[in-house]
Amino acid sequence: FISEPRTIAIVGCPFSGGQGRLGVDEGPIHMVNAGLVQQLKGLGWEVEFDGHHQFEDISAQSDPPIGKLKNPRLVSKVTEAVATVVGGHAKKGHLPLTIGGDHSLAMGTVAGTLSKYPDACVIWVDAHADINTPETTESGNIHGMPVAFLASLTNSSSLGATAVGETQPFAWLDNVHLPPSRIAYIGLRDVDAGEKAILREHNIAAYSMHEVDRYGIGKVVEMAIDRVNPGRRAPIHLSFDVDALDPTVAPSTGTPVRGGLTFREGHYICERLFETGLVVAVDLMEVNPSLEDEESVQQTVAVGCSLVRAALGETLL
Ligand code: 4U7
Ligand code: MN
Ligand code: MN
Ligand code: MN
Repeated sequence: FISEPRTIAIVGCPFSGGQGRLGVDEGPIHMVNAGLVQQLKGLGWEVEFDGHHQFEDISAQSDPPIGKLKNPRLVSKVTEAVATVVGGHAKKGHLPLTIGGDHSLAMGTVAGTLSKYPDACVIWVDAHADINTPETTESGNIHGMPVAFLASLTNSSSLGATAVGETQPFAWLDNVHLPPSRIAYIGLRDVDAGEKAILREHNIAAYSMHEVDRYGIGKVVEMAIDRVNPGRRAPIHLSFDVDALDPTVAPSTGTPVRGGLTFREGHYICERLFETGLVVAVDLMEVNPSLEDEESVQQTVAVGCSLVRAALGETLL
């Protein structure tokens, strides 16, 4: 039994270094400006928000690619700091709500959750599997790789050589191990060939849009929970990439893929997970207010806020 935290700690992460499009760092600022703090207070939570996280900057010049990986030192530093902040809130018994920012940040959020709840499982709602390794990635964008690092399918030594005396980026993650049996995906529809091989090899629970069509979202969520959390006792970390939703519902995001979750399917996942009473951390990632027109931005920011409310107890009746 997990005593439900009554305080939410919002961790705003204006960060875009895990991918190439500017603007995703503005996502958390827009969501907080849309009234998220008040909305969560309205659900009965204490809300702690001390401003957006300030990250140490590493210039592009001093952070050349390692192998195919772009901005490796910056992403490593930032996600390590996020792990410390999220882990700190969790250890105080608070529920960390991390607003991105790009999805590389989840290296930090999930590591933070595991530092307090070593048996936690992760429900990853996304159009993408984000499980590329430094070998399989084609883009070199680290927001497509966080799960591979968390699940120790790769480690810092497979990055390739860095300068003598330099700490290897992501070395801090080498002793973080999320077993592949404790990851379940919902919403997949754009999975790279190398990622498909990894999902198969490690028998990872993956419910794509095909399964959502076939079984319906209600059944899919139960199957996902049962696969990663058979006794329904382990803590759940929900990592929600807004691009899991159909682009007609959430247009302002960096890697939209058609054929996604409906507004209700996305919300249903959040509501049902909250109902389990097992949710200990929530991420809402990849809202990019610089993409598409103003109406699309407002729509995407609003849907991001309402997904968060659904995951934190907003009920329909
Ligand atoms: B997101 C991609 F190649 N797989 O690795 C990659 F399709 O956090 C996309 O889910 C990754 O938005 C998308 O670059 C990362 C690509
Ligand atoms: Mn993602
Ligand atoms: Mn995605
Ligand atoms: Mn690891």
